[in-house]
Amino acid sequence: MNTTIDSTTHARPAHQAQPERPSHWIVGPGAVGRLLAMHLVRQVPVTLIGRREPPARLTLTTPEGEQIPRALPGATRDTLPPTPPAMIHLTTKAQSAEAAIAALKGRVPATTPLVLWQNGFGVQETLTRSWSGPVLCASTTEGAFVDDTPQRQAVVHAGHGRTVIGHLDGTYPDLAGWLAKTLAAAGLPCQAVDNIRVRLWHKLAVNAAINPLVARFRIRNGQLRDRPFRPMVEALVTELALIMAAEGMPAPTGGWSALVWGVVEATANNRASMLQDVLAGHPTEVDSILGPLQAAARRHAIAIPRLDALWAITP
Ligand code: KPL
Repeated sequence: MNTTIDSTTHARPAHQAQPERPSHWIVGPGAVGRLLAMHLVRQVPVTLIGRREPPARLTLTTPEGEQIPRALPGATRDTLPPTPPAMIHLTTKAQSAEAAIAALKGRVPATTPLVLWQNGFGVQETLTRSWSGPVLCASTTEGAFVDDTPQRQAVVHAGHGRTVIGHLDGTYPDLAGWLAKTLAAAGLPCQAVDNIRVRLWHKLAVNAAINPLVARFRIRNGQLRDRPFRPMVEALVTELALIMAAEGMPAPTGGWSALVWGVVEATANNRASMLQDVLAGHPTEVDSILGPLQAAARRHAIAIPRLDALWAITP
């Protein structure tokens, strides 16, 4: 019998029937992991897991400027809690996701539900096929960044967004619905969807049009609206629209250009995740974002000179 969530129906988290409530493990204490932990901990037991011991106390700065300090149970892969989790949220960078899951294999029930929060599209397909339990994918427009000083460890919730959750094959709707409700109750608006693959590809297009450019020129998202960047974005959108059409991805209402400019507008003040990585000297997610797009373009014999050139110069 699965000790986490009933793997046959997923109608109800098993922890409701257990005296000791298994926690949500959040693996990857970066901006998204911290944001998730600081919200979820108000609703369910949470353990934040890192390669090194995560900070025991974090401060959340809300988009309205409020400072909320909270204690947060943390662990490393060597000090995992003895009670198996209800669910594991994987919030590492895309390039670290598979190694993080490999490190947990054999140490949690193989049927434990996974939720993947990575940008790009690659690890979602791989882990959905290789993990025995249900794998949900999340796509979020919540804006957040880590803001650590020697005095305090913090996550800044830079802008409100929305999250959608679902299984790549549209299965496990009850599990996705339950998680969406839990996240919404914790203050992160969320919806369970049956077309997460399309949502992830739409986000991929948005990330490809914004992230490498802002990382290359070290600018905030909103600066893309001005010259000389605006025509660069438009040229990328033209190539992206060709790839999406060839892949059979439905265009968003209003078209690709409107989708990208809508996100630029809504996140004008943000430093995109790829720029944050470049500024912190961390590896970027460029391969996970541009890689699947380039592979699709090659499959359909579509020339994408602008995306190719951007990939070549992005760290
Ligand atoms: O998802 C983002 C990111 O920073 O990775 C965008 C939408 C570009 C917002 O900054």
